[in-house]
Amino acid sequence: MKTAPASMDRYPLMMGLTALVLAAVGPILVALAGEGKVVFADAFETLSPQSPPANWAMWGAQQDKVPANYTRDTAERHEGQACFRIHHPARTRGYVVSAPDRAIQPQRGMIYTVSFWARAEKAGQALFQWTAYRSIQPFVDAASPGSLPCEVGRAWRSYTCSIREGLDFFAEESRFLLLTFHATSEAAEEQTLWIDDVRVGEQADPAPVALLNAATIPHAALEHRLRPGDRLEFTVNAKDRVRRATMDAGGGELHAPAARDRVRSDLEVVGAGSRPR
Ligand SMILES: [Ca+2]
Repeated sequence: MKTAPASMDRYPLMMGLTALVLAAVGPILVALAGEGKVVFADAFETLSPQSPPANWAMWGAQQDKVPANYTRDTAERHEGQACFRIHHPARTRGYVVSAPDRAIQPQRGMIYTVSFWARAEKAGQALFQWTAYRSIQPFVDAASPGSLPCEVGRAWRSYTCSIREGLDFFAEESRFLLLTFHATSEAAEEQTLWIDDVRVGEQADPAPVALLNAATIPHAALEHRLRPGDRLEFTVNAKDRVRRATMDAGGGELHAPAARDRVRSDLEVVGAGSRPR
């Protein structure tokens, strides 16, 4: 559990996106307007005495939550009268998310598509990310559906990114989605990003995918029955078959870093001459 994402010295890699479209926003926006339900939209046209403007929240390291870095900007915009300026001082660990009270609450069997326009002070790579929480009161982390590195330059450009429930994430686990913007994917770099016309559409998946959510499989808790100590010894007898097992899946994991390498070495010797049947 945590109250806000912490360090971002190294951003997570893009995870599990099934649909990722750059700069081809036209057809998708048409689809959203005709079929999808808009579940989030902000063109930054509403006057805002506060920074960041309504619908957005500073995130990341507490000491880097500087309101002056997240302002509604009337000097720049893609459309209308204003856009959102996101300034990233060198080595800051601050960034911005859509406000938790505007979190998207995804439903099963849906596709969610975010679209936005962006430009930067100089060429670089910004980062859009879906930040997910199981709970927001209190904040409890959930797996992120994915992220989208954005090659940005001085000219406005459109970006879209879609995620499918059941494939990229599970609605019952990632219950609250926040739109997350980093002006740069290089924490040490100073950069300024402007975004405008942020929209998220929700559409029924025409071919729903439902991967098995391992967290929902009922099972008896594994009783390790281990006691504290400075070493772990065990023996694998491959000739003693307890019961039949599938040959299509298998695996194991040891959470004992200090002994892991030695144990793995022993297992390799055992496994070489005794493949299970
Ligand atoms: Ca605007």
